[in-house]
Amino acid sequence: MYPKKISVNLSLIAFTCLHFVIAAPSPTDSRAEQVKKAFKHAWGGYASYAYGHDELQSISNEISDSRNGWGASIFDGLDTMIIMGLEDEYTTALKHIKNVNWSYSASPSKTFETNIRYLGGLLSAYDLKNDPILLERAVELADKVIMPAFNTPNRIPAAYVNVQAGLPVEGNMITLAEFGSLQLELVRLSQLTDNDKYQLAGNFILEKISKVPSHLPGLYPMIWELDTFIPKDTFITISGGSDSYYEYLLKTHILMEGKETLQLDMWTTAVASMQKYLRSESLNGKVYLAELDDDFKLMQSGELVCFIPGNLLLGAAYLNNKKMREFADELMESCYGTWTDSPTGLAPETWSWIDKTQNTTVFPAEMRQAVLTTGFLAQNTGYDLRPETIESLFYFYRMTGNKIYQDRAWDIFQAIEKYCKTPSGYTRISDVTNPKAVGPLNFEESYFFAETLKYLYLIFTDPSYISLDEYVFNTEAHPFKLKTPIRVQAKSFN
Ligand code: DMJ
Repeated sequence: MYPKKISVNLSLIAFTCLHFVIAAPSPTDSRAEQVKKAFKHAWGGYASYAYGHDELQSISNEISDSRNGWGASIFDGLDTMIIMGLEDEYTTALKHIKNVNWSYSASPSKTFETNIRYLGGLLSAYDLKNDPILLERAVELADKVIMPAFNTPNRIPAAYVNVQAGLPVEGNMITLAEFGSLQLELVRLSQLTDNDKYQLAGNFILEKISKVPSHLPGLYPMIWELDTFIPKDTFITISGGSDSYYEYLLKTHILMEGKETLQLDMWTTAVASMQKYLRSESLNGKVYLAELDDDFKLMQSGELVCFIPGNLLLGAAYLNNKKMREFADELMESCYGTWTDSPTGLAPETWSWIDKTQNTTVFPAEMRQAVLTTGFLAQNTGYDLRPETIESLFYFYRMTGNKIYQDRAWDIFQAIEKYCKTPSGYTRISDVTNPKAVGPLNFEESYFFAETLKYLYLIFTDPSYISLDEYVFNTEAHPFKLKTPIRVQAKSFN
């Protein structure tokens, strides 16, 4: 626990917290250089056509402001620039960051997104570079935009904040991920400012969740009612809307130096239930995580779930748990299979399959045909430049030392280069099943800079660089420095 201190002298903290400034290595693997080149290509397009806006529409070269209009790509890309050693880009970005007005946004701030992208980006860049302005801006942002979300009768944060008024926006439905994945950023902010108010607010939510009964231990429905704080639905998923809640239980425990056991208990309980209730073996022998609605098992999953093999492996290494490692392995294989079994080498956004206990004859011909080939059927055929499988490959490479995971990441990178590249960046596409017409959709998400390119780069650099023994990554791939290192990375790499 950190002593309470309401007024903080930021320059003093910046000085006393000064640990070290990261220096980008000279990559020996030319694949890292290729990824860096991709970042520079995309950044060049964003800088030419959309600098200071949230995203670039990477075909029409128009701007987009879907995340408060504060320049989400800059905040998300900042630590990747530091990691890649892009000093000029970083210096220019810092000028923008100094001048953003947190008190104005054309539309309400989404608490979850502002937290993972803006606050997470600032804290991580501060951890890597120690520029005091980064922590100053993080504190202002948290106080003006994130903490006001907690001004609700039961101190459960609202999904949106009116930043002009500094007040939560009324609205009673909220997702598990929206209120359940603020902890990592708030804990790190408390550690860096020596002010425990952020961490207390975040961890209070977890205590509240732990008291809500769930008939499947550790698993909770996605939609909740804010004022009563009870689940409003019966739909259980590890995908979007719930995903980072589970991810953060383990990571917050690690960031807090293992001092709080509640998060770890909640995480191990949830993982045991994933194995028991959501694990599904397809007719082709692949293992996926299904979803549940009213206890009815739905054989559908998607790329968003593919962060879970990496998260499970992190927990397995941390706890030295063989069964968990095997679970992580089988999910890693099935996630990666959705890329290799796709004609473009890019995974679809979502897919379905037939469980080995199901009767195939009741399924449409298209689905039965899929059983004879890949074993899964793409539902949403888009690819949104997402990072999740790459993220898991990064964890697998760093924790097993097996270079096969580098090769897999390289194949994915090449498919992105082939099908998503535009003259000014990279774009989401609508059909990964049709190599002749992938349907470019004119949008480049800020997480492409934060996550996709960062994980790809780090897979090909020296494994001791941003080691998983020393950093924990937030859900937007922003690494936070651990006060106490852990031992999870492989001892040898071959
Ligand atoms: C990111 O914004 C975060 O990882 C979030 O938790 C869910 N996924 C997107 C990228 O796909």
